Amino acid sequence: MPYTEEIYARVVEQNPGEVEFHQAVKEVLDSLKVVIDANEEKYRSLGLLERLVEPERIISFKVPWVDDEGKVQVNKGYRVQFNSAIGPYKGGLRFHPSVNQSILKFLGFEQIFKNSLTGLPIGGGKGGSNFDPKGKSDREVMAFCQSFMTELSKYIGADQDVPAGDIGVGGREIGYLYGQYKRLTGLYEGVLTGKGLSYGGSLIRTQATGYGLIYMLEEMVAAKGESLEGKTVIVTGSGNVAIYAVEKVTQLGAKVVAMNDSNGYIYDANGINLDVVKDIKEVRRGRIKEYADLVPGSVYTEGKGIWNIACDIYLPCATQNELDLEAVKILKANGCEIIAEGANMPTTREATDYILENGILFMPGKAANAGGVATSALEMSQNSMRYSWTAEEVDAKLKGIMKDIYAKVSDAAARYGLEGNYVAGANIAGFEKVVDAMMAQGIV
Ligand code: NDP
Ligand code: 2IT
Repeated sequence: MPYTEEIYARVVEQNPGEVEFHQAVKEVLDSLKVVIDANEEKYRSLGLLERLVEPERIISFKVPWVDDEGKVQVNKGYRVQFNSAIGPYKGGLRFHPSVNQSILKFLGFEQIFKNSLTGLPIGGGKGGSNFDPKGKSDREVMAFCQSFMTELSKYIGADQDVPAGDIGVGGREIGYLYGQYKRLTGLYEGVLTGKGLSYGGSLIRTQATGYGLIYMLEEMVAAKGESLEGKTVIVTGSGNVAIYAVEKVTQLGAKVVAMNDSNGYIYDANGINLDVVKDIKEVRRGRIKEYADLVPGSVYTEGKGIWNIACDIYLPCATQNELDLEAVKILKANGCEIIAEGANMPTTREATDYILENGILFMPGKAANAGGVATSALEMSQNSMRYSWTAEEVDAKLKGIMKDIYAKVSDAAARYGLEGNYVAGANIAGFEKVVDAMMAQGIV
């Protein structure tokens, strides 16, 4: 049996029920087969793949806190420290009721390759909790964050593991987490990224994932000899990544006609009014449904199905496996030409295979959404230097990094005769640096 298939079977057997983790590992191993086959003897003798798919450490802990009724609540907290071959563990924290070990392992595993693609010295990690911030008061969120950090603080540090935001973790949560870390350790250090600008945050970090996605999209459109001017775009989700993707793509002349949240979607033929979305989501923490009450001519539809709207470009920016085979068939039938993933693994495997076989240009999340973590690494640099770059400087670096990732991904695909297959290109290019560092450092 080929080494990659053997390792996939081992992962399934040794990690029962962790379906998202299996899915992420399978995609990477399938892409790497061409590379591994050419070096099979060497990699086998080093146990390279066995080591790659096993997290260096998983920390799981209890998070007790008291709600506004005085009732004790208990959540599960985790940090998956997956791979530190090329730098300290780096990756977000997700607070969502669906969070479990499988989801955090898939995210931590993907993060290894994404972080490698940025060209910056950051290893792969992810963490979070099944805590649901929706509907909680600020005091409840603070109480939760303080309890979560009381345990997590034992395992992180500016040169050890540097968490950031993800679903359900934004500026407010990072602030509470940072305050508690500082109180417990007495250290004013860059232990978290996505911090507020008044206490060590980087300009453009808030916008970075969404902006980076659109800088990548510009490269993809340019490769087709086109521009974003006049394109019709759908962006799913309405959180941090979605909002700043809409902002940048609109600035570049495209029209975003639909967005959603977990309850339903809005359609606005005139182009989404982002100020309204920002007010609903960033200020009032409300539901996307409210948009239709505020913007005449727009329509809200309860439930799933945003992909039924025709578009040239579809940018899934909500969550894993939101885009399935049935949906991409509809997108294709309605003329969609490009899909770039703002979210992590939003496209199912069957849908990805269909996309690649049917001529839709596709950029996987680990390349397309790497601008967020790349700018986090720039925040770490600024913290180390005790210095801040201007917005223009950070934005220019972000743009350069996204262009560089596009070049690396298309080059790796071409080197293996897989021109235009950016899934293979991203996995191969991400892997190459990590494997080099792992081999140099011996069996650790
Ligand atoms: P936010 O919490 O800011 O927003 C998440 C959005 O996705 C919300 O609109 C939310 O809707 C929707 N969503 C979340 N879970 C589900 C679900 N199970 N079903 C349907 N909709 C859902 O998160 P981000 O914007 O930060 O993250 C979005 C995606 O981007 C995630 O996959 C994340 O891992 C990825 N990502 C984030 C980066 C970052 O820097 N923040 C960097 C790289 C990737 P609702 O409010 O109804 O839950
Ligand atoms: O998935 C991701 O890359 C993130 N949530 C951002 C991680 C980070 O450390 O900025």
